[in-house]
Amino acid sequence: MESLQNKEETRQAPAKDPRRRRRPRHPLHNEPRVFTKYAPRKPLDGKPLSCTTQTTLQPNQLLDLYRYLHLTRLVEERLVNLYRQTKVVGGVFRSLGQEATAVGTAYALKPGDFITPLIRDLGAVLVKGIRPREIFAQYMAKSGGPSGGRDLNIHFGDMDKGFIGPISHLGDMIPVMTGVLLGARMKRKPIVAIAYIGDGGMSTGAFHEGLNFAAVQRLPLIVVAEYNHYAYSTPTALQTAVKNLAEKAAGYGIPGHIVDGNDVVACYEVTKQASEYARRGGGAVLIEAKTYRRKGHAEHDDQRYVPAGEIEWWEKHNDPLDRYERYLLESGAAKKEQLEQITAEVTREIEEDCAWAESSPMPEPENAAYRVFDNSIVEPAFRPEVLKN
Ligand SMILES: Cc1ncc(C[n+]2csc(CCOP(=O)(O)OP(=O)(O)O)c2C)c(N)n1
Ligand SMILES: [Mg+2]
Repeated sequence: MESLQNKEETRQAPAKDPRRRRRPRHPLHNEPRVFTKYAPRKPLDGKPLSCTTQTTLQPNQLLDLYRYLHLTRLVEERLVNLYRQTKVVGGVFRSLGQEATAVGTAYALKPGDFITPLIRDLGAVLVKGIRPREIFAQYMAKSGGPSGGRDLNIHFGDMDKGFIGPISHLGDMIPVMTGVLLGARMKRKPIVAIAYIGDGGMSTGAFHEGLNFAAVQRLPLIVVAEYNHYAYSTPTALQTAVKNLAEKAAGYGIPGHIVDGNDVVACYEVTKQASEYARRGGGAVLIEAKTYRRKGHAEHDDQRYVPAGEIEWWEKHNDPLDRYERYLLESGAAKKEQLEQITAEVTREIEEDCAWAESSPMPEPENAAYRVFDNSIVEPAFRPEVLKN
């Protein structure tokens, strides 16, 4: 008894682990864990929807965003055109109606930051500096494309531009990006990264393991979860039991945000705050973007599972480009002529880049054996006698 008492008295407070820094306060506030400052709002007095008016964006940045939104939509329209001419190898996946999510979130990053996009995030890839000609050549599997015809559509990356190419397996890019951020921390590189994921992809084990690790390690990972109402033909209500994907943040002990994914300004602002929080050591953040997939899973999908009138409603009342154009004109941030000029420039760029990609040669067959793996480690799987037969 006596010895026990002595032990009690001499027990000291455990030494503080220097790795356990205090988490900075969240910029909005600490509780509750799901923040809704930028969540979708119902239009007042039936007024058509516009965008968040309080913004830190500068006039030239506001026009930049308009350019990227238009570029995304028109590049995709051209891809559909090429697809119908059977010039595309593989599928075409559209982000029609949800372009603001990819553009607004990626635009909030710094040039050295990283993204890993999915099929609805062409806008983020363009913001990261990939040119339309690279996209066209990639989709047509041309030798001049980023993967030289070795892989298709979104399956390419550009490390110099901070863009990690995705693989098809949903959820798997979350642990990959977590690893990239852990590596960056070990090299003392203060980068932040966005990993995009769909409502369907969030139901995978890889998503859970990756985000859990990022949260525990307080890695500056921003997960942008796109609530676009469908995963293939499965409505989100049959995919997950939570009402809002952001609620899942509580399971990882990280902040969750709901943002209007069709309001490009809101997407920018919420990501900017999240990136500042992550960069200051707060750790991972989950942003749920409420949006709507107006096209099928890919071009082949006729969307027969979608209730009548649903797509038309979103097109008429909640198109991200219409909303942003209205915002720019009503706030006086841009004049109609300026917007027309941007559209003309984007159209010209697409014409030139598409012509370039169409006239590029197809790859030589034997090139498929090289640069699939790092050939300084793995011999190219090249057997000339196979080609002869
Ligand atoms: C692990 C895994 N399961 C299934 C698939 C097949 N698949 C590809 S896309 C997709 C639907 C994705 O839906 P969601 O994550 O909501 O993204 P969205 O297409 O709506 O952007 C499925 C099931 C896959 N690629 N990986
Ligand atoms: Mg989805």
